[in-house]
Amino acid sequence: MRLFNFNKCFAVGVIFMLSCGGFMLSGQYPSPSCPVYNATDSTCYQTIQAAIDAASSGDLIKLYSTTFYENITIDVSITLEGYHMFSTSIQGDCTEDVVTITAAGVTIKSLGILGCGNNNTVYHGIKIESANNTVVDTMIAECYRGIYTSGYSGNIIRDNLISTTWDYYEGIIVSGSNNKIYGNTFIRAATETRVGWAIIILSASNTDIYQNSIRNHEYAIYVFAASNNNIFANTIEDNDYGIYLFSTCEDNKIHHNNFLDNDIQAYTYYAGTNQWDNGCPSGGNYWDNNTNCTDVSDCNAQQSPDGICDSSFSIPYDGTANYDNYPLAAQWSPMCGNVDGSPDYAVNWDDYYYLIEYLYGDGLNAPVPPCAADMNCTGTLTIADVSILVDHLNNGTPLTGCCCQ
Ligand SMILES: [Ca+2]
Ligand SMILES: [Ca+2]
Ligand SMILES: [Ca+2]
Repeated sequence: MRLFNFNKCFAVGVIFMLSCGGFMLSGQYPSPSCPVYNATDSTCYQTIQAAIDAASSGDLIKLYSTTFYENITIDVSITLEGYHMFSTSIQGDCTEDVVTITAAGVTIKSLGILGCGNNNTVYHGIKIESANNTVVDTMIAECYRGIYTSGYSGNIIRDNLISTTWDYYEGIIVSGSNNKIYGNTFIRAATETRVGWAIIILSASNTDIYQNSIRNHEYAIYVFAASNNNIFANTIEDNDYGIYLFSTCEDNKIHHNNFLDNDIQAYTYYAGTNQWDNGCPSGGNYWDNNTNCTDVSDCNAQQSPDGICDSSFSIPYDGTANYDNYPLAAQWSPMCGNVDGSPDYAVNWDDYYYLIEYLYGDGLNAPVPPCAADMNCTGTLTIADVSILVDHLNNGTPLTGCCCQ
């Protein structure tokens, strides 16, 4: 992460030039006097909206660690970057959506989003009305709806922290196709009444929902009239319903999720041809209420345990049977070295390219999960980890030091 150098900021001679409604500065980072800084053209603004209104496509706008009292609309393809989700925040006025994205290709990063109204009115923390945007490392609290996008594709919603203490809310709602929701954490205190929906996919297709952590909700993942989606590697714990399929849902693939102590782990309201496993030998989901799990033979009928229960697990339903044919015998955990964007349950050269892109690209496509990429277990990702991965791919050297193991 790039750290702002405040000493440098004040030491550099400040050159004020009025331009496009803002101040031209030389070599500046955001500061108390320059809370909104267009790093592409070195211009300061006092409000985020003023900076957006003056921005050109591709600009990077950085925010100081403070609270901005605004509701903003982003109608140009920019990156809007705070210092950290807990130190830079946008506080809406509670009468409309806090952030509305209408341009395609916008990135919002490292921000808190607050002031989304009340729990009787549908306002959004971030409303996305375009394609190919990225929302990453935001903290969204006390919103009726955290993040919403309807009918668009290519949006990435990852590594956000979404919470509320209200008695109703919807965390992330997505329709459209080819969107990704991953690495997000949804928090409600265990002492609260379980209410709300963490993730809703609504008439969506080809949505990848993975590595999210969802606790203490009424519905963790709610699939409504949505087909051909992939829901995998999520941890779903202490909810009323872990995953709920309602209306016509076909050909959704649900696997490698850990279902832990949900009142109803999974439920499908109508019969549908959904797949609750990833086949043999990859496996299905871990169900902590699967009391019939024994593992003495592998799923290719050889005589050795393979981490997959030897009998299927029945999903509660109204209609024809749904089964996880290959339920996991233990909780799924990330595979060391498997760090590509859509985990394929194999360590291969995709992982190498993905890790290289993370280390030497813009850092937005963080390895998933980060612990799996830390192959020498140092707590940081460096070229040394790449070297170990390459050695494994070329020579079969075991990945023994991984933090995930
Ligand atoms: Ca087995
Ligand atoms: Ca892989
Ligand atoms: Ca490392």
